[in-house]
Amino acid sequence: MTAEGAGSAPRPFRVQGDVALRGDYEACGADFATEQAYERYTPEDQKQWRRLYGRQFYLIENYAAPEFVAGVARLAMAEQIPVLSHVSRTLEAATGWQLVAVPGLIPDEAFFKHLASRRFPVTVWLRKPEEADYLVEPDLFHDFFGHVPLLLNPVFADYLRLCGEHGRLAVQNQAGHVVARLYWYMVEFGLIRRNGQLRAFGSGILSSPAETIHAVESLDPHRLSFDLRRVLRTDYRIDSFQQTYFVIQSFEELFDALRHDLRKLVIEARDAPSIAPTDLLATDHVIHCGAFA
Ligand code: HBI
Ligand code: FE
Repeated sequence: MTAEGAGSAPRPFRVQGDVALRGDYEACGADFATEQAYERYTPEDQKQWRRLYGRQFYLIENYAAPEFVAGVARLAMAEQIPVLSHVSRTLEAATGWQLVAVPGLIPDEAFFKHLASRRFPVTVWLRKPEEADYLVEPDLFHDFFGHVPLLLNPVFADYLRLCGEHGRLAVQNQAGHVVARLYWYMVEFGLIRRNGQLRAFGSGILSSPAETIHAVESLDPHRLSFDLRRVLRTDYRIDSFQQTYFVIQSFEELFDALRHDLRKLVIEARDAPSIAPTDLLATDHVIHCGAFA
């Protein structure tokens, strides 16, 4: 069968705004699942993986939530690019999750559907050395190093599944962007307070050395106590460090927040004016850097 004749799989998801996505979307199924094709990684890719891992590893001890650090240690990924099918077995035993290889960004609906079924989509390609510091698309390092460690934590793992379920529902109600904000602020860029210290658990933070330091130490961004309604209304930027971070006390707090009537809150947030990433509201509880001892 020729490529044109392949027919069954969806083909349109290749351009996001004006960013052309680089993954191979021809080779995946309707749910965007593909093969990791481990043999395609070159010795340079392996070397690049060890470099990316090494520079993040020494930061997380002081900047990441202890649950994240524990997950990184359990995954034993220092020496080589992980084999996704092997890691799936470990995850399955721990929290019932599996990894699915994908070509890169996939549409919200497909993404949320995977999460709702405890499948985490992991991009198969790795950034080049000249892109070590910044990427607009997720790659293997972001998806694996940033996301997989917390999938070993039972409370976070259940929370992420709930996010997926509410995301699916929201997409059907023209409110996918509302749950995408929750995902952004409380999966990609979340902070947690632990023994009087700020720690990061968001994968967008922890897969970037510069954002790790910015999120935890910079005096520039707002850090606000987690408030679900507020998060659901807050727009975000994908092209710079975050200007607002939300801080939780525990993963239980996050999970419990989603068990309430999130459907109603999502619709309310869809119909309310959005809040800009830089805005500060009179009702916000601001956490001041250095003042949380
Ligand atoms: N696809 N592969 C992948 N990884 C993501 O993090 C991702 C995605 N599609 C949509 C998406 N994230 C977000 O924009 C949310 O809307 C969930
Ligand atoms: Fe991510």
